[in-house]
Amino acid sequence: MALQAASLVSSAFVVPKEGKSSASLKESSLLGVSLSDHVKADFSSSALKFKREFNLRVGTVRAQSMATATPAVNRASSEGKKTLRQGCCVVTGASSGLGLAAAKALAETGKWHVIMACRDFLKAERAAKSAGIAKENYTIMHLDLASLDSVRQFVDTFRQSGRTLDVLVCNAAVYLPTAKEPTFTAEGFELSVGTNHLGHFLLSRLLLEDMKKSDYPSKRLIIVGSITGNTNTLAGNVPPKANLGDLRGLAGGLNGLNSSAMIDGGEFDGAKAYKDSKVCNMLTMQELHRRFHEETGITFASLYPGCIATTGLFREHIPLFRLLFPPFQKVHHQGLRLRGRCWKKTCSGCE
Ligand code: NDP
Ligand code: PMR
Repeated sequence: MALQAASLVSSAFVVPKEGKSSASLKESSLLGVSLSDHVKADFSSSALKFKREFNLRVGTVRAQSMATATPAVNRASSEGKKTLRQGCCVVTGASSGLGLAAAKALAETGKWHVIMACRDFLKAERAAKSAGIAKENYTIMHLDLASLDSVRQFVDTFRQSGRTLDVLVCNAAVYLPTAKEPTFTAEGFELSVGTNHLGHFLLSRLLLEDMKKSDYPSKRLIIVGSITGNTNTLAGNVPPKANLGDLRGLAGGLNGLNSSAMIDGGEFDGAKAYKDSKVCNMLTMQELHRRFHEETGITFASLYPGCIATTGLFREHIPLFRLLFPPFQKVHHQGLRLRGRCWKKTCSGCE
């Protein structure tokens, strides 16, 4: 269903023709980068705002990205010797939570230059500094996923930087479980689906052209999904359940005026809108993989990071939830582990 959604939405977007190639710039800025030039980021834990669990969660992202994305070996023609170039990875929503931890983990390897694609430049700069990310290993670029114009501008800015894109991590999201009325993106789409799905959909579609040019042996386009969108799991059966219905709300523009603000055309429900957006995220990756993997060599995948109850994602939830959810998740996972019922592959909350 979300696959149809993806094609419905894609027809509404104009994907501009490939920007002018800046290959020479790219190569000159990437060749000759020596790993020994990299200054390891400061691991000082006191500077970190997030807890130990974060780093463990991020291990998932790091493991996935690093396992396959070995830096390409280029031949520096002038010197006639092999050099390793840093990979370039865009992470959306890298100003907090999982995105910040992923940016830090990737940057610390010295093998990646991370483009932190964030809506609040100053917050991102402060976050990068307090996480101790070495400044030569990241660049902050403005991206507000709740505005398709901003997405297009981000892509232009990225192209002007002359970098080659090897990995894109679509991580940013909003969750508005207590909203009584829908709010909207700049173009008038319901905010959760507009930000989490439509913004990332356009970003992925545009940056696909850039990733095609990358010579990395393994290129990845990753989106952060969630178990709460999967109705074949216990977590996915906690009401309200994700359901895209026949997509009538999406087809009508998700604007809450002449159509519903919900994809399935139903009454607005902020928690359901988030879960619907995650279903779209996951199915979009499946469909992109089906359509473009063979042609481009890019691996498209979604991942579930486990439950990280202490991130900013729950900032709009009721105070009681924010108070009880972190200890509940911890005790719950530990209990399962003690009873030997921890599903290790999907549960990362009990380390
Ligand atoms: P956070 O709220 O800490 O991080 C979300 C990030 O998204 C923030 O950096 C935020 O920016 C950014 N963001 C929000 N709206 C926009 C926008 N319009 N444009 C650009 N960036 C935006 O939450 P998490 O780290 O927990 O969430 C990261 C991902 O993990 C999300 O996709 C979430 O759905 C997923 N996830 C999280 C789980 C959890 O248990 N925490 C479980 C399952 C999935 P700003 O800092 O400016 O607010
Ligand atoms: Mg859940 C036993 C499995 C399980 C898991 C893995 C999660 C993950 N949750 C589980 C069970 C339950 N939750 C149960 C039994 C309940 C009580 C009915 C419950 C409740 C609950 C609420 C109210 N859970 C929640 C909420 C949220 O507001 C969170 C949410 O749905 O955000 C979209 C949430 C979550 N539970 C999870 C995870 C990972 C979340 C955050 C999901 C996300 O960020 O995508």
